[in-house]
Amino acid sequence: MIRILSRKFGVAKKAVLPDLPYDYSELSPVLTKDLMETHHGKHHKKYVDDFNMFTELHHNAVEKDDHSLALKFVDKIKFTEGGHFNHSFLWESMSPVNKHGGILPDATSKLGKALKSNFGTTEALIERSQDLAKDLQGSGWIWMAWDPKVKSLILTTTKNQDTVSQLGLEPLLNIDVWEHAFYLTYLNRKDKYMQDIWSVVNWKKVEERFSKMA
Ligand code: MN3
Repeated sequence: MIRILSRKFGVAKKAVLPDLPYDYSELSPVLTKDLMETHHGKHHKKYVDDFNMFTELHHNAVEKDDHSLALKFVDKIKFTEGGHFNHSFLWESMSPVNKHGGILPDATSKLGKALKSNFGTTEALIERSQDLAKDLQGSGWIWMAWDPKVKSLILTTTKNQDTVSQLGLEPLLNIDVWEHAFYLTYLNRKDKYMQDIWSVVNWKKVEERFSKMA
């Protein structure tokens, strides 16, 4: 898509840092105002800025038929585009506690039934996510996703800024387990963060995403 736009208009379409669907302070005390400001305004912004820079460098190299040079930017584009997508998806996956954050889907709903048949209980799902976070070395993400091949929910991890769509899965919910996502509030207590984060999960959004799955 970007290539097509580049050819047509001469420049690649720029990625834009999205606004948060809530104020910086609204996910507190789980995620404090300072943490959210840094995470969104500095970390996510850098992925956006770097993605725009690398796509432009890539585009310019392709225009000069210098594919040797262009290839140097491919991994950087993948990393920064993943960072941009993963964070944009994350902000929508959370909601303040007083705005239905953490409220589980109804057990009789399509998602409620799928959660039960795939994980048993939500407690089991949360525990499994905590185990995955503990086992994840370095930086990455926890995902609940839909596997269209076997038509079931799956809980999994990706490294760095990889995304589950690269694995043929449809993302439904993500949790950032990079240190920058919790360190300002939780220091090294990743386990505590992995408990508390579920109280700001926007299940309404997850349900909306799941409703589009076959
Ligand atoms: Mn992050």
